[in-house]
Amino acid sequence: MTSRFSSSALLLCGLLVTACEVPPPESGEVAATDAPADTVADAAADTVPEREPLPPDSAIIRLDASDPNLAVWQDRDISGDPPREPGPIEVGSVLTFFGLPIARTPEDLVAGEVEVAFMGAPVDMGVGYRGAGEGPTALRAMRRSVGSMETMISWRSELTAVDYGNAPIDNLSVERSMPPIRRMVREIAETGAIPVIIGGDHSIEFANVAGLADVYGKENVGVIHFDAHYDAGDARHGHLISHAQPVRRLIDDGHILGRNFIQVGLRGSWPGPSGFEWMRANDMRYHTMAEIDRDGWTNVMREVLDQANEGPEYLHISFDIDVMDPAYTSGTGTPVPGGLTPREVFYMVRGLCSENNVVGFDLVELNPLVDPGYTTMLNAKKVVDECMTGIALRKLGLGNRDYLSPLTRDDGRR
Ligand SMILES: [Mn+2]
Repeated sequence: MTSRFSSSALLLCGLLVTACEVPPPESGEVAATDAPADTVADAAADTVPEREPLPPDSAIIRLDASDPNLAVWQDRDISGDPPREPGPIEVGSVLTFFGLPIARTPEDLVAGEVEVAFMGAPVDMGVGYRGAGEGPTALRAMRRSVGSMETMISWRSELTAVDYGNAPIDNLSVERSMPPIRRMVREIAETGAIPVIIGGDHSIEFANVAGLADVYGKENVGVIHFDAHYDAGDARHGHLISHAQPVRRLIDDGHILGRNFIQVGLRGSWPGPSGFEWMRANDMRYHTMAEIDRDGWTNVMREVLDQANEGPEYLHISFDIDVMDPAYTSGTGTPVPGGLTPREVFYMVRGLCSENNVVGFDLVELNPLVDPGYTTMLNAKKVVDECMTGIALRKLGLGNRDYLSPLTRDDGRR
């Protein structure tokens, strides 16, 4: 390994730009998108070709396709696991999402008749700075209690659910992190289980929904996107995926139809007119906070629930925690004042997940590094909990938005 680095100053140039005679990049941008993300490098070091020097005025530093570690991060190598029968594995006090058993392979999901598989997708760099990637770890560290007195349903008792681990990501490249997340979502969905993906920043919505469309068909998957932002931005400094662009990628690249997409909670300074015109041109539906302020939450919420029921056969919910007001969710990368309250959100998410054939759910943009008091984590955990409760209600034949336990509806004297 050392020999190939020392064989030529040009080789070093490709790895460490400061060691080169190349002038600083004009735009300051460093992109790493040249190599296809599915490529597995040839590990034979003795066949490493001489590397092309970068043009002296190049602003882009390409990937080294000959690096034997080019794709090593994509492995979920289970070859070292002890032999065992397929199925979920109880891991006792080891931290998992909601204290669930783990599963390692699709065979585990099938053998265990798993209905819900949680996975982490710890992508950081779609926001542009560190924090969102810690979301899965922080949620695994939350207390394990589930359910609440509204329904008296403990979804963990009603559903077979597992923690499927984290998707492998390249923490230096959002672009290269998309294919392995998409493959893992597809792997879960192909068994019939519901992937619940904990981010990570919102770039992962692209991989999540594309993976579901791979399995269920692009005409057949609808998306409810809860967010302060519309996340359908066009190219940013040449980048086509970040936490501001997953919706644009899904629709422009044909993974999903615009008419099957509903946005809820938009507010603040972005987008401007062209963004709204783009949504209209693509037949998307959107419900801004301005509409909610005018018509009242209850009316808009009922309309969204009705629209979801009229949509395609399968539904994915993409929940950006910043749809809630920063008073409740300061632990996020791009907070915008004037958002929804937890009580508005919990009821609606439970209703959506109980009334629809939910085949995927993601919760994104948690940043526990800026979450004093764990307020954001408490609310985030509850959002997931409410969706799981909704899915359990549907399984039990109790699925409707207004379901309450007879014990909690009132004191029985009315
Ligand atoms: Mn978002």
